Amino acid sequence: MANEYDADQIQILEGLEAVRKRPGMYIGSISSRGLHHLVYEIVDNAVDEALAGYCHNIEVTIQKDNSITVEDDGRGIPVGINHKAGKSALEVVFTILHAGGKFGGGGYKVSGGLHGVGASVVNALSEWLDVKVKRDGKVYHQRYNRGKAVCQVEEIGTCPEGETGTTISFLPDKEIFEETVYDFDTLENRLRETAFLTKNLRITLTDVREDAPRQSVYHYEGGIKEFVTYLNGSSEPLYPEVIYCEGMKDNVYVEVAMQHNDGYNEATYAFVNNIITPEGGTHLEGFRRALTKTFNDYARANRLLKDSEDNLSGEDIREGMTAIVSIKIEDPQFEGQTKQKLGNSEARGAVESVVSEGLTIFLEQNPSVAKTICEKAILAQRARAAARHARDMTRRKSALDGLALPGKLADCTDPNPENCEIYIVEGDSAGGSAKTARSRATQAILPLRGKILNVEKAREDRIYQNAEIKAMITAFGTGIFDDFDITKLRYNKIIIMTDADVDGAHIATLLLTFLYRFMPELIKQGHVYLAQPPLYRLEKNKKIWYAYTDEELSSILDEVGRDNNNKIQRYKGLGEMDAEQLWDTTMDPEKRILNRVVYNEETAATIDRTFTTLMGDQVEPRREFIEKNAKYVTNLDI
Ligand code: TSJ
Repeated sequence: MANEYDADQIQILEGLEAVRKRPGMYIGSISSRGLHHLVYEIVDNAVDEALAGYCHNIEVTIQKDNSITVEDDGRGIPVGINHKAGKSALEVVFTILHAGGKFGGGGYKVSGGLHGVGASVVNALSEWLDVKVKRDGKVYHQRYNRGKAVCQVEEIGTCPEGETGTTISFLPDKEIFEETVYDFDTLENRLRETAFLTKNLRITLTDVREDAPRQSVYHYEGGIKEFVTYLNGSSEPLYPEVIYCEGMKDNVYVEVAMQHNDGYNEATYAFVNNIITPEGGTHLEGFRRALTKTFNDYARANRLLKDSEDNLSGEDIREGMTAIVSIKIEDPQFEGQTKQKLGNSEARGAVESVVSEGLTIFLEQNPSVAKTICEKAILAQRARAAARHARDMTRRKSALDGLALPGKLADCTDPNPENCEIYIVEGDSAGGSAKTARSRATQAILPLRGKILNVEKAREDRIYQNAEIKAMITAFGTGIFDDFDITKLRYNKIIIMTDADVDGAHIATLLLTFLYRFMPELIKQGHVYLAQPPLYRLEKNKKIWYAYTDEELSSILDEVGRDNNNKIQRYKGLGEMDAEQLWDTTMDPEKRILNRVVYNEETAATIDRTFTTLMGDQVEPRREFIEKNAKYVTNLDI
């Protein structure tokens, strides 16, 4: 018996040692992302208890030393001896890989799903982990160092009969993680999402690292209905109610909430057992099928769509729609390269039938909402036809007339595109200076006026009518979408030059979004750059310095001395520079700083998230987001 126990012990240590040797295999990465993953892993176990109906509150605290405490009011992890393992069930949870959900059985588990690797992995990757369980009027405790129990499960006190719960504290191991400082906003976004997806669960996040503690509470009685309202944010809903369907079929629990706004983008997020599935899968297919069929049936039956007219496409119906599809399933199967696509075929049928049924009833009971949505879809159908036509026209035009270059463009003269670059300049006055300053042979200038159209917020047919966009398409010469042909590119570098302030960053983001959506290859092949104008001009004893960052200004001042002879000008915009200064600081290929826009999954995700995102459609947080993430979009390339 003793021998067997020892053998088990050795196996366990080998298991957790494997986690410490290859942490990336278990939590994806040892960067900030992996660090935050530890919290989700622990919280998900408490969420499972909530889904089972026994837990209503989860409190997460970021402690001063960046250790994390998670406390729930569930039944408390069982502490009795697990006979198979020969030790406390509690210890099994923290020392055996994938032990989560081994007992209790049944129910839908968040943990153990796509990422759920179990509490033992968190334990293995923590300098210390401390557990307290309240059950049967008693308080139990155990502690671990780097996965190894430093004491038995011990009774350390009593608590009022009926008070139950689990409290876990852990300190991520500095030997393992590259980053060990928690970010409130990152945890907040994920915990908020979890609260939206779990009706009647209250999650509290508290940060006590600063003298003034920060606290947020996430509690949504309306669940995913409120999630949709939140995501729609400041955009105008087309009708007041959020459509909601719920039901159970083939052991799949289905919940869907949706609402249209007056925009043109679809934002549907699908979840399986509270885990987001960015690549969709069978549940999303079922949802789309139900939507398309139900609306077409309704539109025909109510003569909103005549017999002679084409069916509405799924895309038409989903224009401007925000939706959450959330299913709970006992044994989710994930497919695809990144294992992020749901494969269970019963999910397709379950979602399709629950949504068809629920939506049909809703439309019958809310004819004015039904009519509003159908009318929007019919408009979308017409706009799509117009856009196809406009796109054909752009194609034919460039084929027939060759180059009808835009009037505002000051083109360069060198016939070899390899040597050429085009500056897209915000504002006529900066455009004028740039035209004077440029090197005519190789530098073309295209000034853009006023606000740049946000292609995420306009229908495709309107995009083609926009003068700025038309000018860029013709100037670049490549065509767009399927017609895109990189060999026709007229400039080797496309350089976006905007003011070095928040508005400038916003305009640059709008331009990048246009390029990313219409000509992604330009970014992928590294042709797109952001110019970097200086922030400061320093004059002293007839000599001039330019500084591009605050740090640079400071180091120049250190060098020349901080005294009264310094004349410092802070540039508020490109317009404050004359042609010569603009050339010296931002356009002279010998001296300028260019930031190449890099395309990678991160960029793509950033751009997608910036506009279509789980942050909701609120302008202010969005702008903040752009500023914060500007660093992801570019890297330095002098
Ligand atoms: F991840 C974890 F294990 F560390 C953890 C588990 C962390 C946190 C914050 C909470 C939990 C947790 C586990 N909360 N509640 C539970 N519940 C159970 O483990 C449990 C309790 C009773 C029964 C039963 O059948 O009586 C079954 C289970 C799974």
